[in-house]
Amino acid sequence: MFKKKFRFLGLAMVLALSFVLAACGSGESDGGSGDGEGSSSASLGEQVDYKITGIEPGAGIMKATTKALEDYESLAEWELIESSSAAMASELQKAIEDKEPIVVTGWTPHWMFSKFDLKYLEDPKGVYGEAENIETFVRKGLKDDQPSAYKVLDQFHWTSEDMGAVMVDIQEGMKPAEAASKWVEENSDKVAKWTEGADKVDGKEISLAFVAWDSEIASTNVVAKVLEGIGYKVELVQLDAGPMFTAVANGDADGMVAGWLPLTHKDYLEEYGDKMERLGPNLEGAKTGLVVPTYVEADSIEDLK
Ligand code: PBE
Repeated sequence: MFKKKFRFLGLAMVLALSFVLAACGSGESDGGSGDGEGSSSASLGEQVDYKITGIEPGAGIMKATTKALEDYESLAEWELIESSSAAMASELQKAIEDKEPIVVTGWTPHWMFSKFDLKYLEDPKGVYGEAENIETFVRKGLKDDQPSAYKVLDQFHWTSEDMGAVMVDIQEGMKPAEAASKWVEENSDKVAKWTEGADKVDGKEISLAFVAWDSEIASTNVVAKVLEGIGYKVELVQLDAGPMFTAVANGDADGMVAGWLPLTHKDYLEEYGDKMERLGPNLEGAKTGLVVPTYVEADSIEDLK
């Protein structure tokens, strides 16, 4: 009995409250046009709700951005939103279509720089480091058990433009495996250098770990195609960043071509480096940082307010 009465009272209160809210709402919308004018002079921070659109939590760029939030006074009120690489890219695209400001965690090589007019915000404190390289790692023992695959992985080396071409094809709708085949066909001279001295095998199995970052989808699929070309049966294992390093360190995966160094994956290298074999850079001149469309009026992280 008692309960029922309380419920009724609760309902009455909710109804009363919603009338009050409705009244407030209409009051506010009267002044709405004034607000709209005001928003054009709102600070960048206000316009984006003090949010940086991030990617997957395990990414090095997320760690660097967390550090940027601590180190830059300009970012004192800002927060980093965890997301995924795909969701970040689609939010960026949406913002650009609407000519709205947005601040994202970005990196190069990435197709977004060929599709949109973007700029890195200067990083005077060097939180995102200097130029990065992308490095290849394999499990211990691969050299002895799978010398051909080891040789290809060791000799795999390309440029930002090469990777960019594959990324753009994927972004424009090609399946990653298709885009990789196309690149391999069109670049037989480069591929020949990677396979030089690697004997053909007959259906041996090999697994490559990767994270669903657009850059690594491109590189891993290309290396897989090349390994298939010399007779391997390749399994691609999609993981988060930490598990990707663990898998190679444990020997659950045979290798990966996705180690960003010296900074981005420094922590992972410290933790797993001596349990893997490091084969060196497969791409030089990569970069990470905070990225905005060129129409955003900020040139440096210090301009974010
Ligand atoms: N990335 C792309 C990764 C490495 C590759 C920059 C998003 C990261 O931040 O860990």
